[in-house]
Amino acid sequence: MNERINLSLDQVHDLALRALTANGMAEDHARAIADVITQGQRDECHSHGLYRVLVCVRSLRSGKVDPAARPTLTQPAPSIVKVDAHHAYSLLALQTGLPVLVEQARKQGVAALVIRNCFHFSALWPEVEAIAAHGLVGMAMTPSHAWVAPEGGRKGVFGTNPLAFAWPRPHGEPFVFDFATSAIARGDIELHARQQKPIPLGWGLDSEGAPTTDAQAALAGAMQTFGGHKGSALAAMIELLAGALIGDLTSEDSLAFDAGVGATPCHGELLLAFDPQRFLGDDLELGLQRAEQLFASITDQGARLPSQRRFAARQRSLIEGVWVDQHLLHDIESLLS
Ligand code: NDP
Ligand code: PYC
Repeated sequence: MNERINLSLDQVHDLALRALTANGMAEDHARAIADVITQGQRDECHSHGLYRVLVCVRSLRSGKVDPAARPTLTQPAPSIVKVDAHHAYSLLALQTGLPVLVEQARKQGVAALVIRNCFHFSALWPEVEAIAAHGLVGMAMTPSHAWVAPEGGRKGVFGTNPLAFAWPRPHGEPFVFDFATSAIARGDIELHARQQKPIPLGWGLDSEGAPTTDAQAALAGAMQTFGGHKGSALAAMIELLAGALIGDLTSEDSLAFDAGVGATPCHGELLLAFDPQRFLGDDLELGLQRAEQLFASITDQGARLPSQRRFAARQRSLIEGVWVDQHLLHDIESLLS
């Protein structure tokens, strides 16, 4: 029986922070990562919660990641904010660039934040939620490793390439979606493999290119896109916008750079912010009301908005804490010594 242990959010944060700093990560990087891991566990996004401590520590121990590099910011055009992570994790670079992205979106109406040379493991919803918290519309996308076969193919070309979007609402939580352009995040297949559980058809192909329900076989073979050719096209767009356009690695390049180590993927990220005030001017209220009407038309018929599951989990976790697989907890605790 796989037991689960109840932890407070402070305990989750403390465990993540200690595991990272015990393995040589600088305190500010470790805090930025522990913050996001705690948010993932809180919102019951298990593939991007405490599980990622294992992946981050493996990456640190591989020597690929710079555990302490300071991000540097440049602005090649007023609306383009560029932060170089210098081969550290991405989250401190995001913290460095976010205030300038917000400032420029307010000035120009639209602005882009380009993060370069970063190891990137995290869910994107915390990032677009952080943009929406400033009353701006946010988008974010990033490649990963070439694990995903294009529709009709059988070998990995694309990363799991998540795309996230947030729309700020006058009251309550923003409208947010965040999904991999593969059928499922790779982390979820890894969790199925850890728990020796089968995966549904449609998630992956084995090394011969045949559909499989074996998680290990799909990890060794190729993942599938979500929505067939449509996910394939979106994944390609992300390779182009958050790879080629920003002068950083594609998922194929990133996998080659990894050279079989199995570290967190290293590449870039693109975030966009749009200021509704600048787009709409005197029509701001009208635009926001139109959005609210759209959301009501969805929920009034019993359909749910994306992120509703997460927001409900968030409320629950703030009161009850979170439940963590004891094997995972044991594996993380073993990284402390
Ligand atoms: P899911 O398929 O679990 O969810 C995708 C989105 O769809 C979520 O916003 C989810 O909201 C929403 N959703 C799910 N079911 C419904 C429904 N019935 N009606 C309306 N909306 C729904 O996510 P993925 O497996 O695709 O991705 C998981 C995470 O992995 C993402 O956070 C992503 O950023 C991360 N990731 C990160 C990568 C990286 O390189 N850094 C690479 C790949 C993935 P809800 O959460 O409320 O269910
Ligand atoms: O779960 O696909 C994934 C993933 C890749 C990089 C970080 N998460």
